[in-house]
Amino acid sequence: GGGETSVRVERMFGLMDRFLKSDPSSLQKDILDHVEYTVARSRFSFDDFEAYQALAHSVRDRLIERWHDTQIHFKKKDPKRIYFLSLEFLMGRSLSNSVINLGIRDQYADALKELGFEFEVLAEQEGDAALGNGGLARLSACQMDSLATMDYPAWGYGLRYQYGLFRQVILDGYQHEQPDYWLNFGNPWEIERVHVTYPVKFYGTVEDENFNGGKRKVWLPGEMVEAVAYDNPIPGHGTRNTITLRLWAAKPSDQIDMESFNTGDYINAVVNRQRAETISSVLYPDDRSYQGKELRLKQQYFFVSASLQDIIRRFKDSHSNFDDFPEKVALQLNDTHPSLAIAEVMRVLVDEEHLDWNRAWGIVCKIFSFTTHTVLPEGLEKVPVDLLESLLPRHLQIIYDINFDYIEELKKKIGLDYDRLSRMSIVEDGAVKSIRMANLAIVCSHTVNGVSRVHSELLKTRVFKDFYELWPHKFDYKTNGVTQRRWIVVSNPSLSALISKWLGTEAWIRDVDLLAGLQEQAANVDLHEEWRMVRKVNKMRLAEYIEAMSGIKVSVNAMFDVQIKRIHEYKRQLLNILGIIHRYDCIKNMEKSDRTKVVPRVCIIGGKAAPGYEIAKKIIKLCNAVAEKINNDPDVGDLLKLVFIPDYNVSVAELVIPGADLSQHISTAGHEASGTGNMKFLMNGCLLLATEDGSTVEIIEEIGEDNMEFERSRLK
Ligand code: 8GP
Repeated sequence: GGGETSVRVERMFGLMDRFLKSDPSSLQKDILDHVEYTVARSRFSFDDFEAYQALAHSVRDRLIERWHDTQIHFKKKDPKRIYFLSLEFLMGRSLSNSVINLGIRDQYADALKELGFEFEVLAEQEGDAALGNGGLARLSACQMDSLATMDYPAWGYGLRYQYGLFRQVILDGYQHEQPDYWLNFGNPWEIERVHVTYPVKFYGTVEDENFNGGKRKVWLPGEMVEAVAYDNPIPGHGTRNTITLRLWAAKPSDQIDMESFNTGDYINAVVNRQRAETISSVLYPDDRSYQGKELRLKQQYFFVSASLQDIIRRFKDSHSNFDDFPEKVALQLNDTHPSLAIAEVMRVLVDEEHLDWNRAWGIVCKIFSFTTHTVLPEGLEKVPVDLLESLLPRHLQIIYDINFDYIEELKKKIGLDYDRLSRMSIVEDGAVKSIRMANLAIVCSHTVNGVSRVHSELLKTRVFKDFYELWPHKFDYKTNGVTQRRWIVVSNPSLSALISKWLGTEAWIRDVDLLAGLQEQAANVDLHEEWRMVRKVNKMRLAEYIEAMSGIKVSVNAMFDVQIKRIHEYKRQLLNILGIIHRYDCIKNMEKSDRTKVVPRVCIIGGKAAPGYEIAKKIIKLCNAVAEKINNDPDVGDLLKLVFIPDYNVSVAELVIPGADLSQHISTAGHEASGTGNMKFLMNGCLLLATEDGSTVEIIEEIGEDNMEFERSRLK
């Protein structure tokens, strides 16, 4: 009865504080409790790593509180939700970012000091979550932070890879790849949801079945695996809004294949089941080159299917009519990687919810938007029809049906221009018949998003010209951004303090435009002096790191000239290295007396090459060979050094960017869709050396021509 329930509820409330407290002694108690009961160490004897684990768990508790409140709030309000589907998220570390966003970093630092620990030292214990390759994946991470901060009811969906992006080890100047088994020491930032699981099906056949006097298609799958949710709470800054990054892991399913256990080969039956886990085991390390591998396609469908089951379940909790779906659901496709979602929504609506095709299609056309991150042709996904037919036979039929209707419509609009029709078709009839995922995404999305103005222009005038002419209203762009919370507040605390002091407010941490207020102080010499001190401290930090990593001693009085990003021909690390060779040559050939005029320079290059990208790997070798030569030439000394920083990742970037004087963004114009590193350097007060490409064009407009110098050497 009700009486009994209310006694129970009252008792439960009586037993817990409404919210965990954040005064120093409450924090200390929580940390020590976690040392004892979570990490299972004695509170009288635990090391820095164990202290980090306990600390992280106490932060996690506070995240969970807010996360619960956020869920309850949005469940009640039932707003339209944003679902961001991405195969990659480069989150890096979570500790500092979380406590800063929760507004309790200083409280934690004080609490730890009394216990004999330094917050910064413990923060260094955390490994990176590197579930992504480069720009696209870090952008996803920044977007999650901003969506949370701006109070959006947003969800990120992705894959919980057991092996993140490979670790780069340099041996004899060459890159070697080592596995990143990042979960070895546990992950306090995720919550395993053993009850949030969905079956995901593959292979099999499609049969016709009698239904309501007609026929309908039924997919009889041949394999089933289970998707288990792992939730990563993402706290906003200055708000209680804490959203979810839900990542799926593959587990063997209980519902199928029990037959094999009856054959007597028990051991092999178990081992076979275990194979299901390979689906989410490893991140593909290819930056922008489509491989056409079955496992990759399986990963894509696995994460799309689980996410959509979850999204549709949430919708059905409070709605019964799918015509309301577009009012409640927005699906953002991060590149073409999740574009099977289009066929999957059609399949669920038509085959499982029994909507008629046209009604389902009307819904699909209202819910998807598609962001593209590259113009490189090798990045465009083309799934071989054979592969799709075997793995997802029903989806292939659906894609064919979508294409049939679309081409019929197209013929009415553009006539029988067969060249154009074949270019625009979702199906490519080449030597290998394949599905053009970008075409599928464009046809079915209401918006096709570029990541900077020039990128969007290139999409409209070149890459997707035919589509732009047909549907100009679909094409839009949102120039990329980065979160100042991670790229100033977390990574450059001294600069952060300086900015707040001179602006007289911390409001810029939520509203980046307020940084413009610093302009009023542009000529203030006191500010200049403080700024220089901040830079100096950051350079010292970086110099220590360089020495620890490579044994190379660099002078903090030299100019730190940095290029950090994935190694790619179009990004032109080679041009940078040739420039360094030239500089070396000039110094060598100079009169000794002229050398005093040379600004000493430390050139820093960092980045990973895709394991199969031979030229990129040779560029790394070249860089290390040139470094070897220059750094060991006593004649040149501190005038020039070259350092290749190994295993570039998010936390290395957090260390390098605040210490850079000059950074290079010298892609061949027309190739860098946006670039986001440029923004991170810029907001740390670094000079950019850049080509007019991607978002640099817009940066030029923002900073104004007074703050730049043009070097135009274009061929007329
Ligand atoms: C990158 C672009 O190269 C970069 O210019 C842009 O700033 C960034 O996306 C965010 O929009 N593209 C990728 O990282 C990319 O295409 N990666 C895919 C293959 C994984």
